Amino acid sequence: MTKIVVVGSGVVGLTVAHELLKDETNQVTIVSQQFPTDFDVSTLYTSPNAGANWHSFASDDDIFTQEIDKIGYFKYKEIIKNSPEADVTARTDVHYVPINKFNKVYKGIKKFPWFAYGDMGKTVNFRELDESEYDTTKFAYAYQYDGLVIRTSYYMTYLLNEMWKMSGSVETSNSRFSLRRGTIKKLLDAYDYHHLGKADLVINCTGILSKELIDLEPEEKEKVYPIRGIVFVAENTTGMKKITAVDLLDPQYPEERLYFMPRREGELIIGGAYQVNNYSKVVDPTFIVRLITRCKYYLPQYKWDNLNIIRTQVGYRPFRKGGYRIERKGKIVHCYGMGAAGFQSSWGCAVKVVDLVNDYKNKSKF
Ligand SMILES: Cc1cc2nc3c(=O)[nH]c(=O)nc-3n(C[C@H](O)[C@H](O)[C@H](O)COP(=O)(O)OP(=O)(O)OC[C@H]3O[C@@H](n4cnc5c(N)ncnc54)[C@H](O)[C@@H]3O)c2cc1C
Ligand SMILES: *[C@@H]1O[C@H](CO)[C@@H](O)[C@H](O)[C@H]1NC(C)=O
Ligand SMILES: *[C@@H]1O[C@H](CO)[C@@H](O)[C@H](O)[C@H]1NC(C)=O
Ligand SMILES: *[C@@H]1O[C@H](CO)[C@@H](O)[C@H](O)[C@H]1NC(C)=O
Ligand SMILES: CC(=O)N[C@H]1CO[C@H](CO)[C@@H](O)[C@@H]1O
Repeated sequence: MTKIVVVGSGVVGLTVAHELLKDETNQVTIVSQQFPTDFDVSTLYTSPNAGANWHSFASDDDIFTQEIDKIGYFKYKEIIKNSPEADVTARTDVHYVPINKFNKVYKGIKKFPWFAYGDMGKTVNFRELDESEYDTTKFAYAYQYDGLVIRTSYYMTYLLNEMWKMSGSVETSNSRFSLRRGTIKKLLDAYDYHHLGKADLVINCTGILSKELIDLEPEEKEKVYPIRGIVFVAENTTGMKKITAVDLLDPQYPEERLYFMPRREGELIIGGAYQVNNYSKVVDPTFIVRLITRCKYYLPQYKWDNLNIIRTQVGYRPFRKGGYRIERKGKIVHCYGMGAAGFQSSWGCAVKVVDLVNDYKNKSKF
């Protein structure tokens, strides 16, 4: 048996632990400061504060990330079909490009994501909208595909429940799975947190808080930085049914975004912000005013008056200069830096971690 400690209970740590537990020779403890079922989640715990949808950001030549996101798309589609309790819902995802962005940023050339083409284009039913389907005085072009929305904290609770099912839900002395609340000061201490003795391997899925670990390599610490996001959770009385993004360009507020995710239970996520290196918890009260003004201007077909906003969520997308780090260094496997894409990339990243763990097990003859 292989004893593995996963540090972190965000979507990345949970998905990695889930995939490791499928192998009956693995025994997994998740150690984490915070868990998805916590009532009061600090804003430095990113996953519960996300939207979340699938819209791969991989560039045309980034095959590595495309492959990771592709795995996620198929996995979520399977979950939608077989596990309604996971709270992942199929939704059309529509994307509008305003004329000013088209001219100033895209230089008058229509830009579509990598998944618009080939087999993936067919899989997601990608299509450019006809001019009759949008307001041509505001938008240069638009496209849509078969997307999905994840109710983040519920989905993460589902992952936990699946793990109890796989390992046996009653914690016995030889259960393959356990949760421990704790703050790891340095990753070397994490080996002592396994519920069955000294761990063989530690998986580092700590997200943005990793910067506080004592034993992280200084050059790695430099690379991790947050991009702050803000979303409002409103009662969906607008009539909106599709996941919707307006590819906003407001030169006066370059870090503001405009997107919507109608969740299954009648919540509407309204975003957003993209503020590099901002750790503030403060939400500027004039932000929502600008947001609603933009809603009314770009999407007047929906009802924006008297919108009931239930909650404001602030999160810090854990970015890393150089992109995702998924690699093994001795007895530590790193898996972090998923930035704005932790949900869509989680399944693909977990596949890579399992490969690294198996490679280690083969080499050390477990
Ligand atoms: C507003 C917003 C919208 C987003 N929308 C989307 C979207 O639509 N689609 C998408 O794919 N992604 C989206 N993201 C990005 C996504 O949320 C992140 O990429 C993802 O949540 C990162 O997950 P994580 O597991 O790496 O980190 P986290 O969720 O931050 O988890 C880190 C975990 O590690 C624990 N931890 C950290 N340090 C220690 C320590 N020393 N000891 C013990 N425990 C520790 C924490 O308690 C926590 O449990 C969005 C993000 C934001 C903020
Ligand atoms: C653990 O991961 C974080 C990023 O999540 C990274 O900054 C840090 O260097 C890693 N820790 C160690 C000890 O390598
Ligand atoms: C972070 O955002 C807040 C609120 O919008 C703003 O007041 C502050 O100036 C920003 N800080 C940085 C470092 O950008
Ligand atoms: C580990 O060894 C097994 C059996 O020899 C093999 O099937 C598998 O591909 C190996 N895995 C890795 C990741 O090397
Ligand atoms: C897509 C969606 O969830 N729409 C819902 C928006 O909210 C109203 C009122 O709660 C629901 O009736 C819709 O189904």
